Amino acid sequence: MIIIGEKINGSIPSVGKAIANRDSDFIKELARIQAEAKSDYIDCCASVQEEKEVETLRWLIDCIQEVTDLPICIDSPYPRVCVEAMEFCNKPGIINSVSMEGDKIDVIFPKIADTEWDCIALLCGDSGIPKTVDERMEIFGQIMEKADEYGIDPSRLYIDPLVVTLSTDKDALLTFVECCRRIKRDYPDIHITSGLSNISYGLPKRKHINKAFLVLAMEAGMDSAILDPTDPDMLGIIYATNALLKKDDYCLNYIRAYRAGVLGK
Ligand code: THG
Repeated sequence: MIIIGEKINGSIPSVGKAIANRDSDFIKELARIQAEAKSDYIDCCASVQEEKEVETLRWLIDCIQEVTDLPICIDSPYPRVCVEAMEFCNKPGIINSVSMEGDKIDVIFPKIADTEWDCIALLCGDSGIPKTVDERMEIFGQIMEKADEYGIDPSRLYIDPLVVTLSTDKDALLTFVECCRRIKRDYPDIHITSGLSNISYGLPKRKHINKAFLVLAMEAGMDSAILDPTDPDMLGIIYATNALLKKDDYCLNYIRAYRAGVLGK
């Protein structure tokens, strides 16, 4: 499981405040605890006005790189901002994200083609998140055509099939997992990722829904997630699910994680 630590995101009120006050100690601490909790990448989302975003990302990325060597996942809705922010990173990471909306993919794919950068691709286009599996898979086909055109190997792509809210759409999980199965059937080397929290919007005790979603999505082939790695239950569930899915011989990784103390008490 490839873990993208979600905590440096300006839409979280405490983080937004730290960004506004340029409180570098606060941001560095979030980077440090996520690195310690076994993240593979640190997501970095400024969540400020577009005009301020490049400068804010530069500051955030500098803070992160002062305390960890982990690669950055640049999280911005603006493709040109993503491209500029690549320059601030000491090593290749992940662009979060492209989709078939506007000219996003034609801005980002040529810039990463001859690099070691990976990229998250959302299965949506100009008319928002498609409702059906077939419509999302049509967008997936268009993304893979673009990847082929620009010479980007499927193993460099993280497909985000997109999670909608369960309380308003009872098919939210089923649509997601069916996309996962079809994508993995045709492209076994491609990665599948997602955020965990959209599924539980509007429901009490959201963590339960998020974790059940995580397990079912992993069974369908999701091999990455944007989540809070400092939650010991989250890591416990991931290690346990890997063992159950035959991805952990003799449960050695599960046992090691327990001994390392990352699964909590
Ligand atoms: N797909 C892609 N990128 C994404 C998302 C996605 N980026 C943003 C978002 N969704 C994922 N990131 C977050 C970051 C923080 C929270 C939710 C999603 C969040 N955090 C709370 C906190 O830290 O205080 C609570 C965490 C908790 O208790 O679980 O809400 O879907 N490609």
